[in-house]
Amino acid sequence: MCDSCGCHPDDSNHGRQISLGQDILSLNNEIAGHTRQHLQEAGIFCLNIISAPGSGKTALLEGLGRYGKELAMAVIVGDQQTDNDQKRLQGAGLNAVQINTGAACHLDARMVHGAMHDLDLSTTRLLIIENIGNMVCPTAYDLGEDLRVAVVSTPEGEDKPAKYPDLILSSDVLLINKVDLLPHVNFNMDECCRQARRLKPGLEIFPVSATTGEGMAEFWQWLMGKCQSKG
Ligand SMILES: Nc1nc2c(ncn2[C@@H]2O[C@H](COP(=O)(O)OP(=O)(O)O)[C@@H](O)[C@H]2O)c(=O)[nH]1
Ligand SMILES: [Mg+2]
Repeated sequence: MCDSCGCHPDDSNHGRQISLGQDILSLNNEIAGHTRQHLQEAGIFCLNIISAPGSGKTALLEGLGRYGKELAMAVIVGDQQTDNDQKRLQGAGLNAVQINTGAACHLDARMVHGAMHDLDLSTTRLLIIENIGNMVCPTAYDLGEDLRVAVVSTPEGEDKPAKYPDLILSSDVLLINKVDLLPHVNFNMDECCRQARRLKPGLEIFPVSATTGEGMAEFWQWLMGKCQSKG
């Protein structure tokens, strides 16, 4: 857990820690608002993808690269260390920049704003932020995105929506990845969807596989509808 997170204000009776968390979040929201305005003016649609480590965020983006050519898709990817994901995404033909957060467990709006200046976004219409693998802390940080995408994967088990409600409550769409593994893992798809929609009725859910491409065209079509409705 990182010092700046402020994700456990209720754990402490120390008022100072609570107000520090609130100050950090209100500064973050201010920067995120600035980013959102900048992206709006530039006509860029922005996604923030949040999941546990290994759910397949990078693999899904490698797959989406096939669809997004005309949008000059760009990716800002966060990990504590390494530029492995930047290299994978560039290998898939995407304009990608890596943020290393060191001890921090989430991306914040200031980091993303800084990384945006390292990307040539002049022709970009779709900017995707791959957050640090963590289902809790990133949910508290607005990054200026238009749409938040939660990902869970079948080997993680169907109880993740109930266990990590903030992820579902703060997201606009849920991808259930690795459906190609359904014959090999204990995963109840109906129960996973039920838990997610109990928290957020009407939530869009797409079962997908980054490996086989199943469900990706349906998700892409839905996403393009959202991009276009923003104008
Ligand atoms: N079988 C299967 N494996 C997947 C799928 N998506 C990702 N993986 C694998 O899961 C591991 C973690 O994927 P990665 O994209 O690095 O996850 P991230 O940490 O969320 O970015 C890698 O070994 C991927 O090849 C999928 O749909 N099916
Ligand atoms: Mg990744």
